[in-house]
Amino acid sequence: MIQSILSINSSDYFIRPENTVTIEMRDSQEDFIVHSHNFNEFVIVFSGNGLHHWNGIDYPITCGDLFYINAEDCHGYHSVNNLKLVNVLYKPNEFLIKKSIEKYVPLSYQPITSRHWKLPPSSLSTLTPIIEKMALECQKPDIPSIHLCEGLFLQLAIYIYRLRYQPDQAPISLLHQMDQLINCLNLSINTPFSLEKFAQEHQMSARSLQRLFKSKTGMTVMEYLQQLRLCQAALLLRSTSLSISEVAGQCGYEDSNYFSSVFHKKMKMTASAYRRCFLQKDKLR
Ligand code: RM4
Ligand code: NI
Repeated sequence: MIQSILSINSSDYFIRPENTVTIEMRDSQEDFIVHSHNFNEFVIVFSGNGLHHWNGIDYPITCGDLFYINAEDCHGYHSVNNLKLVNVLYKPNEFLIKKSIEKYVPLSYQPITSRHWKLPPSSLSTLTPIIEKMALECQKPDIPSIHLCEGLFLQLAIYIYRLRYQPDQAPISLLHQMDQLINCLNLSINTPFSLEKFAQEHQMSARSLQRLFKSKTGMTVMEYLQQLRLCQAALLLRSTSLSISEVAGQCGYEDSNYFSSVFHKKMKMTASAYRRCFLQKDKLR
């Protein structure tokens, strides 16, 4: 089966071929079909939620998610809900300051695991002034503005480089309650999580945490955790031969019948049908 995907051209977004950086703000990113580009982009999620389909795998996304997308990658968004993000579009090979960007943004050949990061949600507002300056400069066609834009890109990339952490690791400093909660949820995919307990341990009120979380992400804490767990389960079903109850166990579900019913309800097919579907697809490849 030949899959035709949308291919996005730089001339639709960069004001001139000479421009190497441009910003696309998405105050409301709607569902967007799977596509590739002839430029790189990195995506910072500011708020809301959704699923980021990236090279065939769904990633649950919310505030603080950061993806470095290569030109040849295929990606799109679905099941979105008030998703706010910023796309930083760039052509790394055409940069004047080429040598230094390579240190701060992953190179194209780096594996997908080193191209998905998290930013502490409390740090996002510190990036906004640079992004806004870039958004203005990248609309100007003269060479000094193009270079200024590259300078701002480097600043942004370095700030991000300092702040970012891998989804399965703890960030260096957790400044805000929300940072701690998001981090704890990312580390609780395969272990039980209790908001009450978390709130007690961090001397916070569970109700106000829940309210804060909802306002930033558009989901309840448990909805987010369920999405993280189901996407992890889907990945294990298609990429390992673990039994369904082992998958359930590794995704924090002690009761595999309960896991099966949640999976069925959310993914609109049973776990074994899901697995079969991918076995078949892999055979066809
Ligand atoms: C779309 C979507 C795509 C991005 C373009 C520039 O809304 O976010 O991923 O490539 O904008
Ligand atoms: Ni894109």
